[in-house]
Amino acid sequence: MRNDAPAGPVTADPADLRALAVATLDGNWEHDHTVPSRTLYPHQWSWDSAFIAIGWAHVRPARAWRELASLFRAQWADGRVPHIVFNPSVRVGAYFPGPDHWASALAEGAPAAATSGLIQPPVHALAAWLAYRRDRSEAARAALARLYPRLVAQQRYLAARRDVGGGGLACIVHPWESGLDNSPAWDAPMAAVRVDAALMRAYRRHDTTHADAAHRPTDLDYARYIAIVASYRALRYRDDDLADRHPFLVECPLLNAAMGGAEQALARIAAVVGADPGPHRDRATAITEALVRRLYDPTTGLFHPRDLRTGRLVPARTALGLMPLGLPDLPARAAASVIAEACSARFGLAPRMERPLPSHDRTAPDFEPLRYWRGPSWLNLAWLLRRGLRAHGRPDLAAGLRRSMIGLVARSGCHEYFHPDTGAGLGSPAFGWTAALLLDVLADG
Ligand code: 2M8
Repeated sequence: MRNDAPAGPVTADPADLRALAVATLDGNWEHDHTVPSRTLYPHQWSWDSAFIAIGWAHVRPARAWRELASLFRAQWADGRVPHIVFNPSVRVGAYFPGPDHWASALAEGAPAAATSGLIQPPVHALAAWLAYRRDRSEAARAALARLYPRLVAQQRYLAARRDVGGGGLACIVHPWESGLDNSPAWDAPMAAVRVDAALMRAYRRHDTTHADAAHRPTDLDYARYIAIVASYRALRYRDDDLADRHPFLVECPLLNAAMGGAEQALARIAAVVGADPGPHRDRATAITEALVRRLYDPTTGLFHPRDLRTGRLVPARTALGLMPLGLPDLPARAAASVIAEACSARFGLAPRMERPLPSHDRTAPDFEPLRYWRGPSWLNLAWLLRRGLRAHGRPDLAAGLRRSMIGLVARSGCHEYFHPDTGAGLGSPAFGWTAALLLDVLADG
């Protein structure tokens, strides 16, 4: 099956939903990885592959390991895991910005495959651990042992090269690194990026030929995205002196929560592969402490990104600010206030949810129900929050979120994102991580 046609309205039967999810993943499988979408994203994306591996582990475990192995084959010598690995057999021009734009071959320590120079949230150690929990075969243990040093190097890169603020957190150098590309969280730091609005006349976007332009980032966003890439690329993606020369440097709550979660997962993996879990546990504790110290705002009860160019927290209340709940050692006070915020009218979390979890505060004036990460509901955010709710003793809310996630796919299919009021499907109609994470929650009632 090739996944180009919109999925129809689906069914509430779990067996049918599972079959739809498996067909979606099968349709997106590409010899050693899974594309997020055949049309919009025809290459391999970093955090997509992690979420997708979690799904594969339920149905074709060998593919979970191949997915992670192919991604980490493209790891750079400095440990960074690139956010896109380009498939050389995909038509040049099928995605913008493509391999020529990134020119990774010119950078020191880049792999043989063409990649981007950016990263995404490090949810891979968690994915590897969850895949292993479902598949404890000898082959799985061997795959886990091969991945372990690479996962450790990924963390080392973040801690050693990206702690530009010096406070024990990693910063992102581009909104794409957060995974929530056009979140209102990035509006203030992005506004400071000087750009010539005519820049995009020199390029052709491809996303807007496959998706409604009103649902995607704007041309001005893209002009800034390209300007920030140009700044990083000009120094061959080196991280020295970022503070002096790079226009976008922000500590993101989701990326750092993922980094802390990765150390928790690595502690478990270490115990299986014969390594020492202790240093991972210590680093997990240190990251949680740094997150609370640097990104928690007791007046909003939420976590906020810190803009390193101004030193200030970004005031927008987005779903990013809920994500540190995934850390099991988050202090009870912070966990309680995040849960209270999640249950407020802004995010509408409840044991019986009336509407799906939005990606942005639905009471904010800049909430946009159709535009990508500025309001629509995404299954990966719900999945991450659900883990946090379970870790912090709220199975009632976790169950509400699970029902809401399943309800979205039952109504609309494996869409990329969903209308946060109606649940209508938006973006790609056959999206990898939606299918994969649905399989995970279906298996885990
Ligand atoms: C979106 O990001 C890419 C750029 O990396 C794009 O818009 O072209 C985001 O939703 C990101 O989180 C995701 O990993 C990627 C592929 O699904 O698409």
